[in-house]
Amino acid sequence: PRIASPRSISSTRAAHNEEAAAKAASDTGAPTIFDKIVAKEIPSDIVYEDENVLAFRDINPQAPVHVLVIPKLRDGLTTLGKAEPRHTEVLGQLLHASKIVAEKEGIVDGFRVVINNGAEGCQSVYHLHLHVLGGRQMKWPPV
Ligand code: TR5
Repeated sequence: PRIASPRSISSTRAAHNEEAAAKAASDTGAPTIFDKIVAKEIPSDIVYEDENVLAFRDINPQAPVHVLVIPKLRDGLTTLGKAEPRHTEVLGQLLHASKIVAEKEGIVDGFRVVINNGAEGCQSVYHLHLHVLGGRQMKWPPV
């Protein structure tokens, strides 16, 4: 049988993600799996936590370090596109927590923070989250 190279494994994973994004319930405001992760009804590998923010490892990592940073309270932020002036404080907290995660993970040579927004942005979970990726050379453009 043909053995998949690491490259094709990772592009298959990426294709799965696009599929998941295409199939994901659109932005209905329904609860997501991340509510259960915040409530600790589903276990996650937590990297950082404070009063407002939770950071845990992505179940399908796209880099040696791949951590999701989410607001504990979604408060309407299904997507970044739903941000309102009342959200600016938590948006800042999420970015600051991303920097703490990068520091804790030791990705000192560089890292990337990504927000996928909506179906065309490849978003599959409708609870705002920042992806913190690092531990390898990133590419640009991100395609
Ligand atoms: O595609 P977007 O930007 O919406 O990112 C959603 C991310 O959530 C993907 O990278 C998924 O791999 C990740 N994900 C999905 C689930 C999950 C998770 N990360 C950690 N733990 C998870 N559980 C328990 N369940 C998921 N469905």
